[in-house]
Amino acid sequence: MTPAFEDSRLSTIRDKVEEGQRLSSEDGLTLYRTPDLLGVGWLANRVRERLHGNKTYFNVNRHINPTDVCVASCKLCAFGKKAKDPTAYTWSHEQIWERAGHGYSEAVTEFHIVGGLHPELTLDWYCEMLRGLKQRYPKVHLKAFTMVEIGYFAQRTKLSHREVLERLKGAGMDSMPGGGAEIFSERVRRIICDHKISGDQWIDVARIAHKLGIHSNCTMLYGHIETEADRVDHLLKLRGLQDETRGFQTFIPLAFHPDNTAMEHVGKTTGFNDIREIAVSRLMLDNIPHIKAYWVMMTPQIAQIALRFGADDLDGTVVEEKIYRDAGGATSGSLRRGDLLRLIQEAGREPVERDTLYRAVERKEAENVFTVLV
Ligand code: V47
Repeated sequence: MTPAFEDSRLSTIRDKVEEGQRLSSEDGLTLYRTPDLLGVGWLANRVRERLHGNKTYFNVNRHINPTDVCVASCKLCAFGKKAKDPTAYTWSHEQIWERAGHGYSEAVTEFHIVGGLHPELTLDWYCEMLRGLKQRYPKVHLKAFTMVEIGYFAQRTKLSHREVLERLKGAGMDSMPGGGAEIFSERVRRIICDHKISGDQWIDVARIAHKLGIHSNCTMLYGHIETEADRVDHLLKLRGLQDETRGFQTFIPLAFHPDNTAMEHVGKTTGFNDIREIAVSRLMLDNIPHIKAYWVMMTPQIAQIALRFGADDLDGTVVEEKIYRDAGGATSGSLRRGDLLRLIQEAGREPVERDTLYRAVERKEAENVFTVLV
């Protein structure tokens, strides 16, 4: 049954959604500007249920951030440090390999590996790190390096993006996370992350990765100095690349956390806008299969509500999160598998444990082993 929308413009968008028609940038602006959050959420939920029914995905993963030393000084970031900063850290290979095994007794299926742009660690060092992880944890999927890190490795080694990606893939990189995209508007990028590759370069690296058969995720950082038009433009650029490559698996909207950054004055996003962001992205990104409500960023409470506003994935157990913690994230860095199950079930959804490529994982709890169902 269709609700009576408070905002009549949503009725026109509803007709498009029902007919499976693509939404325009103008529709995107309407979705961002209408106060009718329930209307937008209803539409997004319709698409979400058409794609995934009641299923809600989660995984058992562990984040690994090998170093926080970073040559970039992005205003948006509270994580990166200069090498001479006494609080900066860089783990050795042995520390990384050993730490990867820490955490819950639950067997992880994914390591999510990202770090700062370190001026001295070589591409060979990263390849060795991946080989060592694969050797020790052969069943664990390595989701590693943002497009920004690939850009930096290419700059330092003078290799092409393709060559860097091929080497990392050869060493064990299975897929890539979606970070570092921030917002593609060059005007905004110059202010919040002027040391990073441009938005066009981010898209180019993703295109090459996808063409090499490396799947990735994609993100958008919102809630700082960008406009609604910048957000729509960002979503349409991702949608455009996805039409070409089909390489994106999941979109993750990331709310800006201002604490300890050079943009503290900006303030935090609100629950209303966090929920809206999930819903708008579900509606605009008609060709990206999954929308993730990343509980670390949204809080488990809001992420749970997002499961009825367009999201079909909660991310994972995470275990040790640093990027949001450094930026004042209030959420603890880890959830147990049982916590994720409860959040999903209480929202009336059916939990499905997945691996990184969204294949269902069957688990024998007592034996602490898992099988990926293909
Ligand atoms: O790349 C950095 C962003 C990203 C801040 O692909 C900040 O499955 C908010 O990309 N406030 C890291 N955001 C997180 C990320 C991610 C998380 C979960 C899953 C996946 C995935 C990817 O966070 C960074 C940057 O875009 N970020 N600083 C900040 N102060």
